[in-house]
Amino acid sequence: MGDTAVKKRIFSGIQPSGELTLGSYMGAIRNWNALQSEYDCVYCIVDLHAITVRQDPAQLRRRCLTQLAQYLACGLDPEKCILFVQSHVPEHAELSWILGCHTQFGELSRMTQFKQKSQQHADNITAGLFTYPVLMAADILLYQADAVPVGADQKQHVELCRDIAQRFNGVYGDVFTLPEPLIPKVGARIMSLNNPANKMSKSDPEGCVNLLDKPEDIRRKFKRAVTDSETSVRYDPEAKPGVSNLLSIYSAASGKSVAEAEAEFSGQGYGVFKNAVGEAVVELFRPIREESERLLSDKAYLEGIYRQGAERARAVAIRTLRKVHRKVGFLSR
Ligand code: ATP
Ligand code: LTN
Repeated sequence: MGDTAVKKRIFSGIQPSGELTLGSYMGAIRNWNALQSEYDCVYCIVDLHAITVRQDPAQLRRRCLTQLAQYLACGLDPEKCILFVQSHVPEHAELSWILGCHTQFGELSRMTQFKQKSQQHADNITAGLFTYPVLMAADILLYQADAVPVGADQKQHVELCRDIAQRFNGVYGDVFTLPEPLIPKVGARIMSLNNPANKMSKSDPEGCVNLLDKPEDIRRKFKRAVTDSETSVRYDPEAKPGVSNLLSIYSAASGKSVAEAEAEFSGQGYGVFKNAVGEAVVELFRPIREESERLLSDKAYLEGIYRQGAERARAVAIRTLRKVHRKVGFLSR
């Protein structure tokens, strides 16, 4: 990474709580990829976050490895960025405790994701689910990140992180860099193919396309995508949420603008349009799926990447945590 002192730092993470999806690809990973040459990037598999809802242990372990293989297959390069697993760097949990003592109960109660998740998991609303955004703030602040590339749904969490950092700096002097959310122009909020009023989410398998889906499954999901009773392919998220979502996906997958895509399908009908979007996504994901499968057959290589990643991440994290300990008044170890 060479001249790390002058490069701005980027941090982001995704939970290994399911498959990587078209949503997480468009909202986050695509951007991560684009940033890695110019910035000092740290990308994480946030397994501590994943256990805020119940996980099957064997599946969680497998998903962490599969997710790393997919990060690499998407083009993240361990020579250019740090790739690691959150639980391998204990400073995340430690800083999270300290930040939790500087976060208001009321602030956490207002988080939209907490409200949604506690409805989805009404029988298991844990303290961890409630304090999830504090751990996310610790992730970001440990690395003094300048920017955090995420989908639109995570903006509120990054803003809370800024508030916590600002408050902390106000009490103890300059400790943390204030991070900005980096939200893509196209693809910041991919909607479910089944129900375009909802965000595409891992928990809705038919409305959701996964990075590792087989081509025939991707084609089927797009064929069945909900549209509307008109026939015109036109971008209008209010009146035509299904078609507009498909246009955004097509635009992001093909590199054409939404206007170019509208022109391409004008007068063609929804059947042709949906097939073309499906095909564009099949081709986008084909090399990623093939490369992920190849990488997953080499566990020793993947282990080498995440071990080295944790070591490099830890060197940065320890420095910040030491400073925090000093500032809050802990005796040095
Ligand atoms: P859930 O299934 O609980 O909704 P999720 O997919 O939102 O999970 P993550 O996998 O942790 O949760 O999200 C990873 C990243 O992908 C985040 O930056 C998030 O903003 C982004 N992301 C997730 N879904 C979408 C989507 N539908 N559109 C755009 N970005 C998304
Ligand atoms: N909450 C995020 C995942 C996440 C994250 C982070 C994103 C955890 N820690 C730090 C950016 C920076 C989500 O996508 N659900």
